[in-house]
Amino acid sequence: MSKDGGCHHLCHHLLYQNQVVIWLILLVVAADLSLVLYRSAFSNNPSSQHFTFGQENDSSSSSQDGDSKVGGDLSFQKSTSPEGDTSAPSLSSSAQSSNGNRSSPTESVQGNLSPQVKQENEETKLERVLSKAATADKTIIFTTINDAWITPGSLFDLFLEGFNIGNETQYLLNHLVIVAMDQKAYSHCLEVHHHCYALITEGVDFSGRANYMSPQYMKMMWRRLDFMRTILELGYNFIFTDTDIIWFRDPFPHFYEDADFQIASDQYQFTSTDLRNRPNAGFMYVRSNSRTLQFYKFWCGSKKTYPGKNEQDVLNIIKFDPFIKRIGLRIRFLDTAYFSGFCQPSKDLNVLCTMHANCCVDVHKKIHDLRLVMDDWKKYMALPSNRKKRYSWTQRKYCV
Ligand SMILES: *[C@@H]1O[C@H](CO)[C@@H](O)[C@H](O)[C@H]1NC(C)=O
Ligand SMILES: *[C@@H]1O[C@H](CO)[C@@H](O)[C@H](O)[C@H]1NC(C)=O
Ligand SMILES: CC(=O)N[C@H]1CO[C@H](CO)[C@@H](O)[C@@H]1O
Repeated sequence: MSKDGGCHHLCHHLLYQNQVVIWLILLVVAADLSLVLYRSAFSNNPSSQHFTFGQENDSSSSSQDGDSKVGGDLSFQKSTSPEGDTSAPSLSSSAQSSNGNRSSPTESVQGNLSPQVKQENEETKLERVLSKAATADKTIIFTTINDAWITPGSLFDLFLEGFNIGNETQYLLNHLVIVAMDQKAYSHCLEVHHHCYALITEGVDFSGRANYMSPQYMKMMWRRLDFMRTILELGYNFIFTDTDIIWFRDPFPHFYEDADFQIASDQYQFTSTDLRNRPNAGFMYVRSNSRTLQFYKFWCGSKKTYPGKNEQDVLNIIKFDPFIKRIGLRIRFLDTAYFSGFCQPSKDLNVLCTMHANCCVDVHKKIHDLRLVMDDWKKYMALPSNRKKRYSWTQRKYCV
């Protein structure tokens, strides 16, 4: 533009000098600025990382509470910090922050949000817990607990202890997500475990002991099934395990490579693909893919078709439905030699993976007899290998 402008040579030269000065100043300012930004980025990063770990360690180490308030404050700080997780402001709190009192601030924040936003927040919370717990191939293990299951000496205590006495099962705890169905159970989880998620349903109190097949029990089972569907939708595979199952060995080597949906059996009477086997919905391994997504939608939807039945009984009916064949779902029933229960106990401790206190309704009976099983296991593990071969179970006392 200046080429065709009317300015004289001198005027042009002065202008040019001025421009150079301005450019120099700008350059210096820019350099300063980038330095400041660079340094702040690097001084902030470790702190935000530290925060995340701190939170995790909080939950495992915080024995009583007292500093619960700190946890809550921190999560708010985090959510407003510019380079924190961009995905979800304000939702970081209740899923992971330490314990006790954090839920009230979150809920008051969420109270103003639309149901849709709330649900998105829940999913982001869940996703965060899942991603921390998942194996490299995006698999998590999960169980559900509620207030009634966490008293000292409870099934939940036995369940956790199992991972420590099993053969090389301890690492599985890194992949175990405890899903708490009420606030108290959630707080308890944070005291004893790394990966906790609060599945709290608005307007429903799942804290009490729900008797087998009571309406409350049914509701819980169906809610749980719906939750499994959510996990699959988020792209995670899962092993679901009831809390009255003790894990003695790593189950992964015993799963089928070519199956979408693998489930334990009450009685394993036929081959693994034979639909006549009776499923036990207390233990299953499900891969996330289009077939299992369709299947879970169908299964959850069948609640209405068969009112008054729990999800396991409904499964036992719909397993024959042509729909399953149509979508090509590959189902396998797991052999009770490996995945056993009181209904049909494994005869061989040398191969057993899990023992389920099924076919036994009363909680105290379950606890008592699972203890016997665990004592047996400890004795078995202490034997020299040449004497392990012939070891068998002590007679159970209360569960048939
Ligand atoms: C949370 O704090 C409030 C007051 O700050 C208190 O009234 C409430 O009982 C606390 N809740 C829990 C679960 O500690
Ligand atoms: C425990 O696991 C190790 C490693 O997989 C194996 O060598 C050993 O035989 C197992 N012990 C029992 C009692 O299963
Ligand atoms: C940052 C930090 O302190 N991380 C620790 C959290 O706790 C685990 C064990 O519980 C340690 O291995 C981490 O180093």
